[in-house]
Amino acid sequence: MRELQTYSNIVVLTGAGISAESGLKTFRDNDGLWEGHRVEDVATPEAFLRSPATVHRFYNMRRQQLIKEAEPNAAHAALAKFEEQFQGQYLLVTQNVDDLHERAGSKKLIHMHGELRKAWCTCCDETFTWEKELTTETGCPSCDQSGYMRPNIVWFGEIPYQIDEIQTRLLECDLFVSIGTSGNVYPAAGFVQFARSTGADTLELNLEPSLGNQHFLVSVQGKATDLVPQYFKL
Ligand code: BV8
Repeated sequence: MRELQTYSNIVVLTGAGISAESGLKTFRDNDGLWEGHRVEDVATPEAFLRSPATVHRFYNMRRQQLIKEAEPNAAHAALAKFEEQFQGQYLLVTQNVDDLHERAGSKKLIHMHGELRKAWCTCCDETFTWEKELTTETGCPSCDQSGYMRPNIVWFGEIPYQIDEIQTRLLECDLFVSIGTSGNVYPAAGFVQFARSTGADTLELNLEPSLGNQHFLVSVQGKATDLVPQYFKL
């Protein structure tokens, strides 16, 4: 690994681990994410079809927790500051649906799995910033139809947002850094191999070695609020 400022094109991927110290549970905490529900049982289109009220409750609860309790932490802040100072090309891709990166000041940001504070009308295809509850009766502010509103979240089995742009940037970068992700979920878990295929250096900062740990040139274990400010300073 070289000094960070010697790279010209950096892509960073974050996962639930970067928001853990802001009090948001990760997906694979041993006590599970929500009342023992497997995420795949509440975060799929089939689950929404089968039991929309349960899925709405799952996201309403998380949205309120994000709004009322969670604040960006030192890792979010360090990435935002680095983005501002770094002279090269930079992109932050997050798997997280929280808005802690934006609130810390990140701008060059893609939410590949959607956003908890956004709602989507599947009737008129409009999306809206959304802070309130969503229910099966919620009316669309644009087309007025009821019963078509869902969280603007990419569920298992759905195609992540801006995946073509992300893959292009991965092939162009000379450094790929993965922070706070277990490497369980694809296509994000395969990004390191995309980046390596064109010779990028690859760095993993995580509490424990991820499932894809062997693909990284350098892998450092530790807490995001310790490691990210340490690595992302110019
Ligand atoms: C796709 C929104 C095709 C939901 C999320 C069978 C049927 C259908 C699909 C599949 C299948 N088998 C496999 C698949 C693909 C599937 C998949 O990967 N499944 C897994 C379970 C095997 N993927 C998909 O379906 C994706 N779509 O494949 O479409 C396609 C693809 C490309 C091009 C064309 C077509 C869509 C997946 C999106 C699912 N939605 N989020 C919601 O949030 O409610 S995923 C969800 O998991 C979150 O976004 C989360 O971020 C993400 C990944 O988890 P992590 O972020 O890694 O979190 P985790 O808890 O696992 O790990 C946290 C890590 O942090 C740990 O390692 C821990 O040690 C560390 N940590 C903890 N504390 C700290 C820390 N590190 C540092 N500091 C700390 N303090």
